[in-house]
Parts: sequence; C-alpha cells; structure tokens
Amino acid sequence: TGKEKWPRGEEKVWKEGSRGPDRDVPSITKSFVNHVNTSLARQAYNLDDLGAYQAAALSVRDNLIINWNETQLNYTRKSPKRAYYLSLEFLMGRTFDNALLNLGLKKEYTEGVNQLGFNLEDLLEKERDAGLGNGGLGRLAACYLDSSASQELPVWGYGLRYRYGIFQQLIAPDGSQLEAPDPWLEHDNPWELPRPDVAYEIRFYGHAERLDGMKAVWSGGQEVLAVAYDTMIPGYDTKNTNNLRLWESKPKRGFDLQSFNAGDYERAIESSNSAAAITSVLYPNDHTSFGKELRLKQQYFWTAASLADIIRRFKNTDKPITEFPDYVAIQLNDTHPTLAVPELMRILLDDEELPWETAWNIVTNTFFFTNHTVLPEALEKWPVPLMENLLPRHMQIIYDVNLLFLQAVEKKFPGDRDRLGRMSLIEEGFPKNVRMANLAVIGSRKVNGVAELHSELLQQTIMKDFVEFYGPSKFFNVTNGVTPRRWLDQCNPGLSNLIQESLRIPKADFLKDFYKLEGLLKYVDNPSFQKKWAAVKQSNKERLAHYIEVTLGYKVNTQAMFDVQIKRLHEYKRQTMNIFGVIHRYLTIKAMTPAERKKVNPKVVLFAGKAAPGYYIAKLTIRLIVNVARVINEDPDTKDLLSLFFLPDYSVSLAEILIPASDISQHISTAGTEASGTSNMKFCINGGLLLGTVDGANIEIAEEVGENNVFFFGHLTPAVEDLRYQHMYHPQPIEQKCPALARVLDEISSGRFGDGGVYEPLLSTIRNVDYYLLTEDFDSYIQALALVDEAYQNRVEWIKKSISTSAKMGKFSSDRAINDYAQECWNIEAVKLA
Ligand code: B1N
Repeated sequence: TGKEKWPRGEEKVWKEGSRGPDRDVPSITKSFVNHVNTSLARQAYNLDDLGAYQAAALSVRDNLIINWNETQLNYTRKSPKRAYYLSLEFLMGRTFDNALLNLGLKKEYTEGVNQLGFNLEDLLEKERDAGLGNGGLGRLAACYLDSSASQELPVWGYGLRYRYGIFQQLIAPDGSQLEAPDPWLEHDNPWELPRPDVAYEIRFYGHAERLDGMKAVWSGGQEVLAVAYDTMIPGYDTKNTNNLRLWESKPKRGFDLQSFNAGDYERAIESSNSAAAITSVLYPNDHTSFGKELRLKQQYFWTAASLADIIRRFKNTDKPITEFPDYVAIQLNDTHPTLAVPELMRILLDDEELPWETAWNIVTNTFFFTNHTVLPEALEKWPVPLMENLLPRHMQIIYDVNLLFLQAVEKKFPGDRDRLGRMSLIEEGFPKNVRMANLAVIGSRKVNGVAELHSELLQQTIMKDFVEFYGPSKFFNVTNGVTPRRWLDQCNPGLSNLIQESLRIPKADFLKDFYKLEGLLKYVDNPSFQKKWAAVKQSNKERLAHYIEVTLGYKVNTQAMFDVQIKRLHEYKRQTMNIFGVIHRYLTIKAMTPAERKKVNPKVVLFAGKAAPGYYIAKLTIRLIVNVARVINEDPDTKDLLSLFFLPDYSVSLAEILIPASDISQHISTAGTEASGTSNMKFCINGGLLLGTVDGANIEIAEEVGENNVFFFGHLTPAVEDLRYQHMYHPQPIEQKCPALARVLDEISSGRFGDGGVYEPLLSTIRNVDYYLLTEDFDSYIQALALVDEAYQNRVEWIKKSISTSAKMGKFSSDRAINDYAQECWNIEAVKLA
C-alpha cells in the first residue's frame, strides 16, 4: 500500500540511509572488511580463518536481515493467515553455505574472500553445527522451514535455544561411546539475533483457584523470563525470509534481593540458576519418555512463550479473538508441545473470559498434530502429581476437557467402560498419568502420520478408538520429505551441476520443482551420461575417503562398494543385524580359497550414529562395531575385500559427506517400527541404492523408483505381531531358528572380537526374546546382501539403477510435503513480496 504515511522523520533521509543488499564482489569485500574492523575489532594482521568466517557470516547476515525485515513488514501489512511449527528440536546443521546458496551469492563470496586471502571452503569448515535435535524429527523440522521460506509461505518455527545441543560423541579406547558437552555457542553465533525486547514471564507452581463456572485464577509460584532469539530462514531463489524464534530462559530478576540482603548469597543465586537451567540442554533421548520434571518445564516454558507471542501478534491485527483460527494454524510436532492445548484454553477462559464452548472451538480449530512413532516407550505420559504441582491450572483444565470428552464418548458408545478407560486423558495407576497423545488428538483439528504405512498403522492401533469416535476424516497422511537444496545441491554440487547441464534448465527449476528430475530418465541408457554420473559418485567417494583418512587414519579402497548405515542407534533400527551380517561376511571370506576370494565384491561398510547416553544395549552395539572393525581391518586375509568403520560424532555436516558417497544404504528396521525415515530419501536422491525392509517410507520410495531398483527383504508388517507371539509363547532355540546367526553370536561370545562376556547382555536380547525379530529376518537379509553384490558386479546396470532412482524421487521433496500441510491443514497461501 504505497499511500501509507511515512512513520517517522524524513522519508528521504531514511531511504538514503538504508543499505541495499550486498550482491557484487566489491560490496561484499567492503562489508567483510568493515565487519573485521568494527564488529570483530581486528585487522588483516590478526585475522585467522575463524575470524574470517565470522566476518563473512556477519556480512551475509546483513543481507538476510534486509530480506527478513522486508518479508516481515509485508506479512504484517497483508495480515495473511499464518502457520507456526512448534518443535522441541530443530536440527539445522550449518547455515553459512545454505545461506549463500539460497541467496545465490556463492560465486561472489568465493571470489570476494579469495581477494582478501582466504578460501571459502576453509571458512565453511569453521562453522559449528547447530545440533538442536536428536535425529529425523528435528531434521524434518529444519527441512520444513527451508521449504516454507522457499515457497513464500508465512510460516515461523518456535523452539528452544539450548545452550548445549546434542552431545559430542567420542569413542573410548575400549570402543564404547563417551559423551562430551556440545558448546556450540562458544564463539558466538552470528546467525542469531537476540531480541531482549521480546520477552514473556512464564509461571510455574503456585495455586489455581476456581471462580464460578470453568474459570480460575492462577497465581504465586515462580516466574521465569522467556527471551527471544531469532534465526533468519532464507528461501531459495526468493527474497522471502522467514523466522525461527528460539526461547532462552532467564531469571526474572538477576537474583533474589531479599536473600542477598540477608547475607544468604547461595540462596540468592539458586533460583536464578534454576531459571537458567530450563534451556540449558537438549534431552538426548529419542523414542523414550522419562517423566522428568525439567523436561516438562521445558515443554511448558516453550509452549507458553510461543503462544503468548502468537497471541500478541494476532492482537496487533485488531481482529476479534473468535477469528483466531482464521489467522493462526499451529502444528504440534509430536506430543512435545501438547501443553499448548490447555495453555490456549487457559488464556481464552481466564484472560479473555470466553465461555468454555467458544474457547474449545477456537482451540480445536487452531491445532494440528503430527505423530512420529508408534513405539509404546515413546508415548509421552506425565504423572498427575507432577503436573498438579508444576501446572495446577492446566491440570484442572485437563480434567474438565476429559469430563466433557468422556461424556460425549459415553453418549456415542453407551456402557462401553473399556473404551472410556482407553480413551481417557488420565491413565489409571499409581500414580495416575496424563496421556499426551490422547490430549493432542482431542485438542486438534486433524492428525497425521509421516508415511502411508505409518498413518495406516496409527489408525489401526493407538488411534483406533479415536477414528471410531471422530470418523476417519480427522486422520490422514503426509509422507515426509527433505529439502533438495541442502540434500542435493549443497551436499552434492557435482551431481547437481551434472543434472543442470543435462536437463538444460536453470537449477532453480528442478530444485523448486523436484519432479523435473524425471527428465533424467532419457539419459539412463546414454553411455557418456552414465560415465559422468559414475564419475561424480567416484569423486564423492574420494572426498569421504579423505575424511576417513584424516579422522581415523585409515586409507580406504575407493574402488570398493560403499555400504552405509547412519542413524540413531536403536534396537528397532537393527544396526545389530548389520554388524552380524558383516561378521558373517568376514567368516565366509576367511573360509574361502584364494581363487574364491578373487570373486568377492570388495566392500567398505560404514556406520555412524549416536546412542542415548542411558541406552545400554545401543551403546554396547557401538562398542561391538568398533571392536569388530579393529579385528577385520587388520586381518591380511580379508582387509582388501572387507573393511569396516564407525565414524564418530555423526551430525548433519557428516551426513552431507557420507550420503553422496554411498553406493548402497541400509534401512532395515523391523517392519512396522520406522515411522518414515528420511535419510532413505536423501540417499536415493543422490543416486545411492536402498537395501531395506518393507517399512516406513521405503515402501513409497520403491513405489516411485520401481521395485527392481530397491533391494527389499524380510517379513512384512502383518506377520510381525504373530511372530512376536510365537517368540513369547513357543520359544525355539536360535540354533534351530537361524543357524547362521547362531554361529555369528557364538563367535562373538567366544572372544573373537575381544572379551565376549562384555557383549552377553546384547546377545541375550537376541537369543532370548528377540523382540525385533533378527532371527526371523537374518537369512533373507544375507540373501539380499548377496543380490546387492551380484548387481554391483554389473556396473553399467548398477549405474542405470542409480540414475533411474534419482530421477524418480520428486515426491520426496519437502516442498511437496509442506504443500500437503499448507492445503490439508493450515489453509495458508504464498505471500508474494511486492
Ligand atoms: O521422526 C522422523 C521419522 O522419519 C522417523 O521414522 C522417526 O523415528 C522419527 C521422542 C522422537 N519419531 N519419534 C521421534 C524424537 C525425539 C523424542 O524425544 C521421539 N523421532 C521420530 C521424522 O518424521
């Protein structure tokens, strides 16, 4: 609206004073030098790579801020409906390279820092990963921010600014995992903007006094300050720049003056320490809910601050509160932010003084809920006594919601007490627990899983009663996706360039419309293209080999097949089956004659991943892998044919090196346990083939790329329940069930890979209950591995598979996924910059 009055002072002076973006080399170097001299107070004489990275980052940040300001002003003026992505985890990785790519300034910065005596690649390496997440769930949130910004959708992320992200993983001399803190903020973070003026007081404890009706007053207790830090999220090939707002906790006052004056200094800082503790560290457990008070505090602190911020922004539009759901959609990333449901009720009832019905209507039209796992140990439950103490008013609201809800269930299914028991927000027991998934379902407009199979399973199992109550239309699927900017162009520039040359379209065309990759199909049989395709893979393997040599001191054979499994360590993901398979291969090669060995497909097996610090079996698995590697890599009989590495401290940045270099990757969870998986998508985009079970998004990948291009094995989901029942009630010795696996376990027990006794607790989980059914799938796994070897021997056929796979991965762009959410849930549209 060009006719708006200039808000302050002389428009001309403002306009002349405002700097445009620095897009040419001279402006970039000028800005860089200026930041060196002023922001860092340094000069050419005392500037190292770290300093140069910081100066370059600050100059890029200036560009981002200019775009961010323009975008946010545009949103404010147009007041479109907005969506908010509430996630306790954002696994962003590095920002610098991605910002350059999205701004389209990589060439200019390469040239600029070169003129000043630096190498851009070296500067990129100086940045620490923002590791504010555990794995897939957190990385998905990061991909969704990139896609939202790139498609000019008005979406903000809300999370916590952990002072320590996911721990650093070290490997001890005995092979086991050690954890060290991740001080990612040590050298300042140039990518964030502190917003000390954006702060909210968050209450804990105290008491809630009921007024008449459904209202109450919550007072007393402790108040903690939530302070905003903003991270700019640039869209690709657009000026549109969105925001990720992370909250830091601070004491409301520096310290308790009363105790201080009374001379009790320790007590004076105690409460200030406990306030700061809330955002001090990311919980490193995925797929387990512990019931720890600090975790509940994190969840409330974050949801309350985010809602206060969202409501303040909404109120600035002067719309009546009843129109809230017309302007605001909030996505709950798993159950972690479910307290937002009673918190919004509290605000609407107690502050806005709306009647219950009106308030509940607003709530249930605002929230949308994504579930990410069906594993029972991951389902969040909070002990009622803990909730009552920490959040007394929310507990009242939860009881009220429950009462009205169960009355409605009773009306629809009269006399069905079991059903009421299952659907209740309160699980009976000592103590009672609040079931967060039930609360999230009841409080949301729609509920989705993250891949077709997972969404089906949800509806058939943990949400069955709710599907029967609400009808099926409340439940749907959004298959996950990943951003092609980071997971193709940024991590694999060689491949991205080759694709561009061949398709003869601007990069932005296929990076923003990923289905365009299908154009590659016409080159599948073209020998010169095949050669180029293979050459890119080869150079990525060499890049990885260099990394392995630098970090582990081993030279690897880059002519060998690279077989990769990288993900959190978990029994359901069955890294155990992979390492047992490696041992099986080792024993097989050992038993061969030299002539037979000549026919073996040489292979490098790579693992990486962190184990939750308290997850004993997962940590033992790491120890086993490391110690098996020590034996295999030193054995002169086999080491040219088989080598094995555990790469420590898996991260987004390490994934960016590993994924483009893989020939085959493993996604071998017990059928029905991996909700989706997202690295499976990243490997296939980069022309790595997939060895997997019929689980999660593997199924949809095979549907897209063709089953002949995927190596599937193992039992299917419907068989799993039966098999487990058999294992429980008709156990059979492992020697009968699966002799090949029994042999491998015996070799481990016998001490072939170091003290066998160490691994007994791990081996006995498989010999006894075998909950994840290794003994059922191992034989078909070994057969599948043999098929992989056979296929790799015909290199041309393999390359064809690789090209055809990449070409058909369009569906798995997070642009598609985010559009599904925008249309199915949020009802938001792109907001163009004028
Ligand atoms: O979410 C990913 C999926 O692709 C994976 O299959 C799924 O395992 C992962 C509690 C989780 N599910 N649940 C979690 C993380 C942290 C936590 O505290 C649970 N992570 C997943 C993206 O949809």
